[in-house]
Amino acid sequence: MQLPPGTKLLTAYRKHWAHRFGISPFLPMSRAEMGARGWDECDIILVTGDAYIDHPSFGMALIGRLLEAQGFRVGIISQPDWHSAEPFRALGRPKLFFGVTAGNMDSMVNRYTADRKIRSDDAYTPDAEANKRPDRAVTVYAQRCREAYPGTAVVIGSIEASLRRIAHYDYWSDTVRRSILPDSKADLLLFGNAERAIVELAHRLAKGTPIGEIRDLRGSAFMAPRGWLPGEDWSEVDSTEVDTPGAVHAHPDPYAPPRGPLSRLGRAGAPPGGRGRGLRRLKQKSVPTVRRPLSPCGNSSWKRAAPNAPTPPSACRPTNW
Ligand code: B12
Repeated sequence: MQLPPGTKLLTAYRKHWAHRFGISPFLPMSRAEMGARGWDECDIILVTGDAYIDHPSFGMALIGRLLEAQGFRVGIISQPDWHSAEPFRALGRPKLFFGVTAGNMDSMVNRYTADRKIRSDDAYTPDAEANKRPDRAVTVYAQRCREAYPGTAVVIGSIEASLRRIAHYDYWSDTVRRSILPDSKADLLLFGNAERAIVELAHRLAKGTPIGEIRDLRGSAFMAPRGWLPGEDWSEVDSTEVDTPGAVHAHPDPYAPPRGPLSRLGRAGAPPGGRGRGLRRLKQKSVPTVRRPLSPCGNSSWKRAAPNAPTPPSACRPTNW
């Protein structure tokens, strides 16, 4: 596979000095396990809503082992009791940052059925025990990390953070919720498959770059003051100009026979521009013209002008934080 120009190979980084401690049989989950490895601190602590299973289908294990391979000392806090900040102090203050994940699934998917009934078991907890994680785990964990060690960088990721990085419909509250960034108060959100972003981030932080200055990481989102732009070749566009609500077209019924007694149904379900009076009218009325890329959040959108430009940041208004 050919990588886009300018992409740094994960093997191209100079290893962090702590690589001399070697590979852990398991990533430490207690001070005693850290001590046994000869560590006095962790560089990075991953907080997860799942049990720690040292297998690559578990995001926190994959990310943890990847960072370890880069030479960092990585500890894991798994399914902490979120009712106080104390369990988040179990491994001490991380030298570089807390990495927070809800786990393999969004915590609301994990905790509730599609009927919004509470699940009686949890596939990612020993003995399938329920109630080992909070609702909206990324937000809760990130806030507790901040409370445990004020001033320490907090980075959020995983499917929960990724899908909630911009204003989004939340099925469980039946509302449109704002980005998870202001609620979690995280310094940075790394969305999607975060391998490249988190490795680059860890090395930059290890070199002493403050996290607030890291604004060009591909696949990252962060809160920015109004009017802030990543560079001169970027422009801000009001999202209300990007698209306009148009007619809602009925989906074509793939099972409707083209002729016969059900043919009227078939016409009603045909795509716009198809046969039938009603649809011709719809087509005339609907003008959903997309002129610009979609908005990263509710109130503005970003036009990518340069190749390899960073992914659009969360440009939501800096609310009260
Ligand atoms: C394999 C899989 C399954 C397998 C699980 C096998 C297993 N034992 O793990 C099976 C078939 C059992 C399954 C079942 C279900 N699944 Co499933 N599954 C997947 C799938 C295809 C891959 C998951 C995976 O292994 N990923 C690999 C890991 C390493 O990736 P990751 O966790 O995303 O981690 C990456 C990033 O999130 C990030 N990251 C992770 N941690 C961290 C931490 C930090 C700090 C940072 C910065 C970044 C970061 O970097 C990681 C590496 O790239 C995903 C879709 C997908 N492509 O992701 C759906 C998916 C996770 N499943 C989903 C669902 C809904 C379910 C079910 C609830 C379906 C159902 N109705 O029953 C069940 C749940 C079962 C249960 N009892 O809980 C949804 C979850 C939706 C959501 N919003 O949470 C997904 C996303 C599919 C979808 N698009 O709908 N699933």
